[in-house]
Amino acid sequence: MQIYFAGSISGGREFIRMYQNIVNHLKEQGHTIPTEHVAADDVLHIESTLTPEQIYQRDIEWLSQSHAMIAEVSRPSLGVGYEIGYALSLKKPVLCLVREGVFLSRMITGNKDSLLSVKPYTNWPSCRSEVDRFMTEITTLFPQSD
Ligand code: 6K6
Repeated sequence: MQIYFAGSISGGREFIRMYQNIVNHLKEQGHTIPTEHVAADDVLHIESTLTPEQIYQRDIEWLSQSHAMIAEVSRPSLGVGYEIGYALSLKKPVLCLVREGVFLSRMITGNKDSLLSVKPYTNWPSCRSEVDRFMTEITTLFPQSD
């Protein structure tokens, strides 16, 4: 399946190791992650040849083509919040993963859209379990996809 991974860039990179765990795990399962650069240590360098308009247009296109979104939301990020709202408007399933104890925006925790799940985690194994559970759930929605 194609999974759009979202994680904070300008909102702070403290949780980048978890972004890398999530992206690597999904890729190991054979999934395509168009936004895998979000988890790269040198994302600003990788993306430096693109204009803001090119990044926005490309990311919106990838999001529209993806089966679902997985967002790591432990850092407050305007871009990630925007992407979550956009994905829900396109009727995409969205999993938000948040480090236990982080104060999360009520615009996420208060949204009872059936396509949105918000799951706290304490460490990589508990985060991975939530990713695996979500992937199993959406497989029933897209049975023909690899
Ligand atoms: C190069 C120079 C300055 O910034 C860059 C590269 N910027 C971005 N490259 C790719 N994706 C981006 C970039 N900025 C935001 N995004 C998208 O928004 C990603 O898909 C992330 O999920 C999310 C991060 O938003 P912010 O608000 O934390 O930056």
